[in-house]
Formats: sequence, C-alpha cells, structure tokens
Amino acid sequence: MVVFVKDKKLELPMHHDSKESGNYFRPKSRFASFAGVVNGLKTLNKRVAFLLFGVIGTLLLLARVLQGNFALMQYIPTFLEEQEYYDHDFKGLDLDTLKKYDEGASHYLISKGGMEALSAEDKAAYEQEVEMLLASTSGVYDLGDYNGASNGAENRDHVLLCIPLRDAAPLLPMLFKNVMNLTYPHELIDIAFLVSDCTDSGKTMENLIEFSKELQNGTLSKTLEDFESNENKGNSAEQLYLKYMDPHYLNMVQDAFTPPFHDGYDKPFRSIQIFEKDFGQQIGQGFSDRHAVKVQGVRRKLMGRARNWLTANALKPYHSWVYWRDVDVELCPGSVIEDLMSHDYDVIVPNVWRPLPSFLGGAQAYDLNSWPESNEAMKLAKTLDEDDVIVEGYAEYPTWRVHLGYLRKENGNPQDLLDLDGVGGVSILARAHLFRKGIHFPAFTFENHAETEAFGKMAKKMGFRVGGLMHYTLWHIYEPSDDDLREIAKLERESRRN
Ligand SMILES: Nc1nc2c(ncn2[C@@H]2O[C@H](COP(=O)(O)OP(=O)(O)O)[C@@H](O)[C@H]2O)c(=O)[nH]1
Ligand SMILES: [Mg+2]
Repeated sequence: MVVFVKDKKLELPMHHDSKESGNYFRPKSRFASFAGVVNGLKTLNKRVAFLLFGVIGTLLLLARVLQGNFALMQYIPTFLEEQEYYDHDFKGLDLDTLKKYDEGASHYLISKGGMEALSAEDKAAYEQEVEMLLASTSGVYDLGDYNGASNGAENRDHVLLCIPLRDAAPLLPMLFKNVMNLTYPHELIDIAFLVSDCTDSGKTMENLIEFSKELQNGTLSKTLEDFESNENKGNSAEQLYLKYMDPHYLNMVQDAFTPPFHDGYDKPFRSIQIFEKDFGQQIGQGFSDRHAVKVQGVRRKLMGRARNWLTANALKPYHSWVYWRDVDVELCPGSVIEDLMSHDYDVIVPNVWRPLPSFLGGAQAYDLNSWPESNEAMKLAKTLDEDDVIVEGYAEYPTWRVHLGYLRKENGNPQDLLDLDGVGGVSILARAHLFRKGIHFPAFTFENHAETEAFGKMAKKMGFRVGGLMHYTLWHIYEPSDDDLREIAKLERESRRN
C-alpha cells in the first residue's frame, strides 16, 4: 500500500499556510521589495536581519514623513479574506512547496510494516499538496453553475467588468472612482480593459497601469488625490464651461466624489487585466469628429470588433455576468450591478443622460441607441442596402422609434422597465452565457445595425429578454462640441463687455 516512497525520512514538507505567511495575492506594502533583502539575509542571524529591516524601515518612514508624504502611514496591509479572491484559476498555490515535485518527490504515507506513520494533520497537509499540484494544471467547471442569478451578490456570482478605452487618460481618475464606488463585492469582479488606437503617446496606458496597481494595492484613493491636485493646477481656462452648468448637477458630482464612501470602496478587485490592441481607428476621439453621421457605420463596426476581442480574451468559465461600462460616465449609482441584475433580464441597460450648459437646456438624453423596434424603421430598413447601418438621432434615418432616453421622468420609478430591441453601450449588463452561445457585437451589418444595437437585436433573435430602465439614470460627461465652445466664447466676450 505504498503510495509514494520518500528517499530519506518519514516526513512531509512543512505545510505552507498561505493565509499566515506572505501571499502573492495579498496587497503588498511599499516595503514589499525588502522581502527579498530579508530572504538574502537568511543565513545571518534572523535577529540581525529583522533589526536591519526595522532600522531601514524606520529611516524610510521618517524620510517620507519629512517629505510631507503621509501616504505610507495611511496604508495598513490587510489580508484579503474572501475565498473568491483565490478560487478557480487563483487556487491557493504555494509555488515553493510545489517546486519539489518538479524533481519527482516521493513519500511513504504508511510505514513499511503497514502501520499508520503519519498524523492526521500531516496526512491532510499532504492531500492538500496533491490537490494543489493537480489544480496547478487542471480545472473542472460545470457551466450549468454560472447562469447568473438575479441576486448575484448573495449567490456569489462572478462578474466580468469590461471597459474599452481610447485616448482616455484625462477620464481615468473619474472612471476609477466610479469603479471603486461599485458596491457589488469587489472580490467577485474581474476587470478587463482594452486599450486601442491611442494617439496620446502612451499616456492612457501609463496611467491605467499605475492606477490599476494602486487599486489592487488598496492605495488608489490617496494616489488620485495627489494626482488630481497636480493635474488641476492651471487648468481653469479649460473648465470655463462649468460656469454654465446646472449648479444642482455640479453638487451631485461633488457629493458623489466626497467621502464617506461604502465600506468596500478601497478593496482590491479579484483581478485586473489590461489588453492592448490597435484596430486602425482613424476617426478622431473628439466629440465633433466621432459624432458626424458619415463616420458612424465605420466607427461602430470597429468598436464592435474591439468589444468582441475583449470578451473573447477575458471571459472565463466561472463568470456568470458581464458588465460593460464606458469610461466617460460621470455619475452612476454604486449599486448599479446589483440593481440591473435584480430585474432578472438577460440583457439590461439603464437610461443614459448628459448634463448640458444652461444655454442648451441643462440636460438631455444622451444614449439614443436603446429602443424598441418600430414599423417605420423596419420599412426604412427595406429601402436600404444590406450593408447600410442605421444610426439613431440623425435626420438621415427617420426611424420614429421610441427612445428609452426620452421616456425618462425625473421622479419616475427607477424600477420601471421597457422591453427593447437595440441597446446602447454605455452600461450593459448581460448574462455571460449569451456570449458563450455566440451572441456578440456585430462588426458587420446585422439587420441594418452594428455593435451594441445589433447585439441587442441578436440577443432578442436568440430568444433572450432585453430591457431598459426608463428612470434609472447614469450621467455621461458633457464634452463641449465645437459649436458649444464658440457659444461659450461669445457669452464670455459679452459678459466682459457688460
Ligand atoms: N478599445 C477601444 N475603445 C474605444 C474606441 N473608441 C471609443 N472607445 C471607448 O469606448 C467607450 C465609448 O466610446 P465613446 O467615444 O465615448 O462613445 P460615445 O459616447 O457613444 O460617443 C469609451 O470608454 C471609449 O474610451 C476604440 O476604437 N477602441
Ligand atoms: Mg462616451
């Protein structure tokens, strides 16, 4: 009954409890790099090593404090207790322990005489190691377990949060604050970014990597404070339009970004992945460039390709839901994922509005891509070429559709839902199994639509429920168009004259 034969003694290697000793999923303190130094000193007296460590640490701390940087003092490393940080592809592997199996280690589990030679504890530890060894190269998933429950947070459903980015460096602080503000348990969210076709000399990527590291370190709040106080210096000319915005809206923004935040605000996410891939997008990312009617078909098909690359690379078998979010959402309830889930739809979107300067009416429906199909649009489609893409909000395409955007009432019931065909992409929650079934964001013309509207139509065609919330509102940022900037300049000149 010898299971393995060990060369030397009847002993198992020390069981390494990843929860007690430094684990590589644990947020590292800024002292992390000293771990290597301490290791190197193992041969010396441990006391000397710790004394050295302590002295160097204290000196560093003093130096930072003297510089007036208190970030270090505010950060207390904590162990991430939630099992979900370590499950599935992040099983608690201890690579040092597993290393010996590279050499084909062998063990006696019982004595040669047939007597139990191992304590129950040793046996359990050994079994855990074997389990770990198996988990390092194999995994089993019952895909029936990941269908997405309407009470996903209680059901411990894993969510993939997908965020496409292009030339988005200035928007990243706002995005990350909104991401931290998500109350869906962070340990259940994997974040996947796709950065494409940037023309900002790598600024989007550089900041994204920096903020992601800080987010996972639990130190992003402080980093953003420092970052923004540097960035905002001398920026007042660009912020001129704020004079013309509704003060009530500006107060809502101020409130949203002022503590106290929810308990899990600074908590790391289960994982962050950043993908980079260019698709040759030529259309500028400025407001007026990207909203010209003639560029819509090309732009939206390219966005479709980008989204498909992102899901194809990031979706894991254990994800039950996928939440798509644009970088340029300014205001969003932190509970948006739970709220959208609670309706038990397969694809669901909120209403998306944007604030406007007072001379343009103060606010407006932004996302016109969420709608139920209309007879007029079906008739219009019949007159178009197979490859033509209908885009909403342009006189060239009179669809007479009812837009989710225009149904919003300020004090309407946020639960009110409308069945939809097309959906906009600013914030989409979809069950992950739709993507597994092949539903995607068409990068070609599908029923005279592309990207997110075609996604909604395709989901509907495959029998899924697609809906939108009429009075549950997310606010897209206001980006002054060329015309708006001219108007603001004119008003400023007039006010100086008076
Ligand atoms: N990866 C990638 N992301 C993009 C591209 N174009 C826009 N985005 C991102 O996709 C989201 C929606 O784009 P945006 O230009 O704001 O769309 P709009 O608000 O409908 O005009 C934002 O998060 C952008 O940063 C692109 O070509 N590739
Ligand atoms: Mg946008």
